[in-house]
Amino acid sequence: MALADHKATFIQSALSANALSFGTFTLKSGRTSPYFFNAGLFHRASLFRSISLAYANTLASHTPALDFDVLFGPAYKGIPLAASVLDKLAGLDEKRYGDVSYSFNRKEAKDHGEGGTIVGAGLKGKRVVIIDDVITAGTAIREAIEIIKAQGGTLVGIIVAFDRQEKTPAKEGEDEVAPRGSAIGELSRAYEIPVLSILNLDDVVQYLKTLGTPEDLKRLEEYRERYRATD
Ligand code: OMP
Repeated sequence: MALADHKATFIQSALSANALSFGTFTLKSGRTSPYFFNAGLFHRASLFRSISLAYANTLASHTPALDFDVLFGPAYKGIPLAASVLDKLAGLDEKRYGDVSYSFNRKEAKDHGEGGTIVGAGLKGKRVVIIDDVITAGTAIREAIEIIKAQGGTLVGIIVAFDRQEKTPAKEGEDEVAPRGSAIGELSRAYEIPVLSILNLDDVVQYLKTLGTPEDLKRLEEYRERYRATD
């Protein structure tokens, strides 16, 4: 199946910014990956606008099912995303998104001035969507979920730019490459929420089949064979 045009365009933007690169990378989980997606490299205005708009369109395509009060961007990479995507959402539909707020956490609690760990909207009693860059094993997202729970918010959805579609890390005594589900699948089932992404590993493999080098395609297919989750 051919890759949708908006996904191919997004991959091209990511490649041009080196935000999607091929080589040898050690991940937070310890896995050695033949590719890396670095959303922090979307810092140039035109690229940042395009990634923000892609998030906003992905969220908007899931309404009205996904209704929320706050877009929460975990520190640090989620912070500019939450603010910018909220602005893009209001630009798409002011009536629908005009009252939605952004919010983010401080890594270190502030003990003077307004104090606290949350900047922007409070989360108590609010329906919250987490916006983040990448999900691999789900550790970063789980930390954000704990913050939302502690603040009294209700998690209703998660959106990331890139879903690596990887199986969860092996538990003690388990074979690393044995079939297992994904972090996204686990989170989605545990909280009964949608977990959305703009792009995933399958999209990149699909793209490489027509526009990549045979070497990159081979390495990504091997990696996918080893680490792709069952869901
Ligand atoms: P998990 O916490 O394992 O889900 O990994 C997500 C985090 O890994 C991201 O927030 C990034 O800090 C980092 N990461 C990337 O940014 N891009 C990748 O392609 C892979 C990773 C990673 O280390 O797994």
